[in-house]
Amino acid sequence: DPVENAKRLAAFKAVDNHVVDGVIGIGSGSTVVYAVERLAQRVKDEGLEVICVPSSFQAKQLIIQYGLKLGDLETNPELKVTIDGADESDSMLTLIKGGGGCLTQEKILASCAEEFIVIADYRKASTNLGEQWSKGIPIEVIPGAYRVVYQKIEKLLGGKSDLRMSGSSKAGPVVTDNGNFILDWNFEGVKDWKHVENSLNMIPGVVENGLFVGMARKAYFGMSDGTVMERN
Ligand code: DER
Repeated sequence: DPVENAKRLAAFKAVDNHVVDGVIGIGSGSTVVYAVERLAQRVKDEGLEVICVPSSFQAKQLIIQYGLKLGDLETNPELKVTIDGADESDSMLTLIKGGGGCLTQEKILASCAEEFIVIADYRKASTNLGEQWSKGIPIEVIPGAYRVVYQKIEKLLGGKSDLRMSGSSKAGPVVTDNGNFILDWNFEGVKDWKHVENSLNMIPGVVENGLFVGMARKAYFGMSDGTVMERN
């Protein structure tokens, strides 16, 4: 499967280039699974000494499943590097994240690391946001406020938002690891993303949004031809 292979290539290259002894932030999603696989391999082969801090229940399960040392931000507040996936990146490494609903803790880990490194397959590498990712920008909201937040966003920035529903597995909306709801905001056009990121978080009821502006140090995109494209 070219997409899975591309994910693995990016993940392995990032772990090989950036992981040293210390505290590592582990992102969420399917690409980061390959990064944890590679990390566990290097611990076993090279005696690497790492403590892994998860960004979600999924990441925590992954760390435990691969027998890696589990840490948390209370005991390990300073991370050497955080490695995480993304839903889309523009040419300036502005990211949309949150497709997996874990954006809040992911952004915290990205902000606590000396280096925030992104790993993704070729479907995520765009020039402008929205070219390949069509599900909008995820916004974590306090459950009771989702409607008023939706209306404020529409008034302030235009565009409609959808409350993310969980589909067949559970009736009702998706509930995040933090007990909140997610709005997916269908933005229109290219914007001043730093301004948008700040504006969204100023709206009462918004917990966090999935725009990561100016946070990524580097991104590794696995390509369908077996190479890895790097963006700084
Ligand atoms: O939700 C997120 O931000 C995750 O990092 C996710 O979007 C990346 O998912 P993937 O690695 O399964 O494509």
